Amino acid sequence: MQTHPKGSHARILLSSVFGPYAQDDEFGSRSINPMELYHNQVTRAQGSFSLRMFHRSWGIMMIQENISAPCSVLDFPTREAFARELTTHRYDIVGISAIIVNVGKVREMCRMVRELSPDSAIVVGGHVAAIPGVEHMIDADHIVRGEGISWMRRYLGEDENAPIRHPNIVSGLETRIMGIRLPNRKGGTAATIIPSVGCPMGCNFCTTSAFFGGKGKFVNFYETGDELFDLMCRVESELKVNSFFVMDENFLLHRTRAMRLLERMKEAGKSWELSVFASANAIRKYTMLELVELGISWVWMGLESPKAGYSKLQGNDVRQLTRELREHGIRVQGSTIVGLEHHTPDNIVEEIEAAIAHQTDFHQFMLYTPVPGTPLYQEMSEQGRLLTDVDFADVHGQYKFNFRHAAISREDSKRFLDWAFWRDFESNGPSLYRMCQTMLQGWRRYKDYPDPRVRERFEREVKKLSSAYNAALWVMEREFRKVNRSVSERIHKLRREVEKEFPVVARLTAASLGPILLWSTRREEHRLAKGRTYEPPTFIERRNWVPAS
Ligand code: B12
Ligand code: SF4
Repeated sequence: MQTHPKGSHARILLSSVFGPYAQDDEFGSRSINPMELYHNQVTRAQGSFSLRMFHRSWGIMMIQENISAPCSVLDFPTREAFARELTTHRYDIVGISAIIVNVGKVREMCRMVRELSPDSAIVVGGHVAAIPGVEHMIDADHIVRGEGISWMRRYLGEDENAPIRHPNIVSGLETRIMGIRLPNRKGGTAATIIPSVGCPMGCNFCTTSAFFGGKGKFVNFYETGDELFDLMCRVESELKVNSFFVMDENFLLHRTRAMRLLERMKEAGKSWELSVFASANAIRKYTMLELVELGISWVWMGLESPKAGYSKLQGNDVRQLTRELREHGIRVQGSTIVGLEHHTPDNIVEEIEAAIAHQTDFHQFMLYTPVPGTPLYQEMSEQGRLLTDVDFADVHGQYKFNFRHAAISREDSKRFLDWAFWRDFESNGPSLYRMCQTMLQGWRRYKDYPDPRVRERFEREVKKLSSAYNAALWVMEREFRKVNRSVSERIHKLRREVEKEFPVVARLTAASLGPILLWSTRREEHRLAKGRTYEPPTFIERRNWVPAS
């Protein structure tokens, strides 16, 4: 690759794809595919109890922080905002970040750059680059597969091996639940930390693993527990947080790094909370006390199907593990794949029921999906099983199959997926209620724990449970009578237990805040029924900025 003639003096625009997102349009937006993590793929059947929030585009934030060229990040623009940015500033390089579903928007953005800023070089990166033949679908000068920081540094003639500087990232924005938008208080939301990209396990369907090198490979930004600790201290003091969303496919797999982090946390008396992704096998490398002392408060874990090549015993183990984690105050987000090769219309209901019986706090369901760039895609393509007329905008695992399944039709794939979400909600109740259950269990177990860091963490959590969350329980108990009476009774029981622990404050808040929350919940339900959707705000952030001469 040739470096850009202006090197580090080149003026760069890095943009995510344009919105609005939660609507059907010709560029590939889909109402089923809003720019929201939970409402898109986890709590989408939970109505007004769905957890709604946005997450920034961290890939381009990371690139911007790690180059010395003048650089703007434009996140969640409208088409008009993107056009305005191109015409009001003179950019030498326009970088567009996208995933596969958004290839139609990338095509349109490249067209706009050629028209409005014809001297700019166009660089496209992110998972969209994995589409075979993408260079014929979009008009770009460079298509970057894999890690983008080192690529951009090389392109600008900078040192690609310089240490990684981590931007300050607030993990979630504009959080909303039960019709109430939570205030954006400094330190009120976790900070995102990205220790690595990719995963060495190389599961055949896994797009993040494949994109960063596949089996045996991944890119580590922070190798040691010491480096991570120093980074977290800096972010703690700058963002005033004590809670971190650790965006690493493998955080607990690297035991040496995690245990060193724990040592440093203990020495410095850090009472941090960590939300992590981890497989059951990785979690089993730790005792519950190690996890709790490390501040693990939320894990996102794949749940094995009892018949997908795993022994029944192991399936039962994971159920036991989920129960244990929750008993220790660790919220569990399960992830289940619907439409595996062995699924049939006769066994799939039983399989989904088995997943739901794990009773996780949150549950993500995804269709088994061959995604371009993965070994599974290659395999399906060789077998001639890929459906060639499916728009890439619909290849994301939340709609219908993009391949011919041996036993389940495309239409039925959607029916089973939608049913899984509904069934989990109906039989386990709103995720907010389940989280309250986990919090109470954690508090009861650890409120007198000898390590003050641990006590402090559970005290912080339980403050919410004894106040606003108890009012929410009061509302959920009422509203759920219409859905499932026995779950409503379980919520009632939990509320009584919370009120036993905190007799004054819990009752007072339920009585005062409860009716307001009930009103806002019903208003939200009404709005959703009328088709209300939510969109993230547009961000523009400039670094090393000098106005164009
Ligand atoms: C945060 C996140 C989101 C956020 C929003 C992010 C955003 N603002 O766009 C939310 C929750 C809203 C979201 C939504 C969806 N997401 Co998402 N998301 C993620 C997640 C968890 C983290 C992304 C991240 O920041 N990673 C860390 C950064 C550093 O890595 P990165 O983004 O890949 O960037 C690196 C390189 O790709 C490259 N790069 C990126 N951009 C650019 C640009 C240039 C110019 C260059 C040179 C390089 C470059 O350099 C970066 C540094 O190395 C990933 C999973 C993952 N582990 O990455 C999934 C992931 C990206 N999402 C995915 C999917 C499928 C979706 C959804 C379709 C959900 C669904 N239905 O399944 C929706 C789509 C929403 C929409 N309308 O567009 C898939 C993408 C699959 C694919 N191959 O395209 C992923 C990989 C998850 C998965 N394993 O399936 N997502
Ligand atoms: S363990 Fe998870 S992140 Fe790693 S390759 Fe498998 S599915 Fe991907």
